[in-house]
Amino acid sequence: MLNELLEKLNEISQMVEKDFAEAKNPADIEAAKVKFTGRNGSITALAPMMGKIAKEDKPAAGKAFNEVKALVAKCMEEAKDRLDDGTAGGEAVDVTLPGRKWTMGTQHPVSRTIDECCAIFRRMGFTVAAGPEIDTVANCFDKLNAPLDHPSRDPKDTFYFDDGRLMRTQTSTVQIRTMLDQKPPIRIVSPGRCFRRDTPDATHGVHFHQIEGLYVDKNVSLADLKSTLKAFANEFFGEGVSIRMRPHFFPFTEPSAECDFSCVMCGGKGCRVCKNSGWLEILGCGMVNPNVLRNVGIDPEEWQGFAFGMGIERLAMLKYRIGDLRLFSENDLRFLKQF
Ligand code: 2U9
Repeated sequence: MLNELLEKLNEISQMVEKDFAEAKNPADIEAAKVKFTGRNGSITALAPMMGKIAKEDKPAAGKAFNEVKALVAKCMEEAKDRLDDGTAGGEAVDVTLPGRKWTMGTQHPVSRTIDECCAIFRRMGFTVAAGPEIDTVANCFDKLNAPLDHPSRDPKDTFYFDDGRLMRTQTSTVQIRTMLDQKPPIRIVSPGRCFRRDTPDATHGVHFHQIEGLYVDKNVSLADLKSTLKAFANEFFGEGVSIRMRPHFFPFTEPSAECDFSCVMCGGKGCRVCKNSGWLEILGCGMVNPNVLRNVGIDPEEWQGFAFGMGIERLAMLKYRIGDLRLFSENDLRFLKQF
């Protein structure tokens, strides 16, 4: 009986070495382990023979069983090591192959435009200020001298929360917070995301980006405003660009103006983009309304200021010849990779 058991265990030992040596993946290793030592494994199936072995032969039989189980464990570890170092399945890993090329990402055109604008205004002495996208009616409308019936307050144009706060419709809230927080002179630009209940189309979106500027100091004049905007126009669009200011009305500035830049497409001769006017409306601006200064505790007899606001997407669309606002938020890499 002992000889019969030793013969069977010897046959199994040869199969153990063969099966684990041919294993090509972790599943093959697991299958070989189950085949030999599993509940219905070939080694497990021989265990009942121990009961029939003569007493004096039991130590030899037990030793033979332990040796073949140790062989299974050894071959299994060798097979796992072989898989881990990539020599499994015969194909060796060729470490001389070049690495997989991974493509660098690109900055989003909106972020790029915000950074360009901030760099220009920093060079003129402005500091970049930030603030919350959710703010109060007071900071977004009341302190900005917006009349109670001003259309921008209308819930059909602005996103309100149940507690009365809102998604800011312009980054002017940052200027208000800054003026409440520090004494003049103040020289800041505030870039950021704004929200309006608009129907998305080629030139309108539910959220858009804006950059506003505010300069409060002594003896600030409209000439300071115009020269600041001219310097920005030439830095952002190039030296040949001219600007003009047309009287307008905003509740938070007095006097107010719309500021046009000469058309960046045709240089002012007239084309489809500028509707043959030679001019492109770029921003709104004006001298800070004295009521706004009073609302934040600044004496308009002592301090004056100018302010302006422009849409980032509009700047980017003109500079980079982008035809549809929705391209900025569709995450189409064929568009984004061009920047
Ligand atoms: C304070 C006082 C005055 C910011 C200004 C505009 C004119 C303006 C729009 C341009 C396109 C917003 O992105 S847009 O839709 N902005 O026309 N903004 S003056 O005036 C301020 C800001 C803050 C305390």
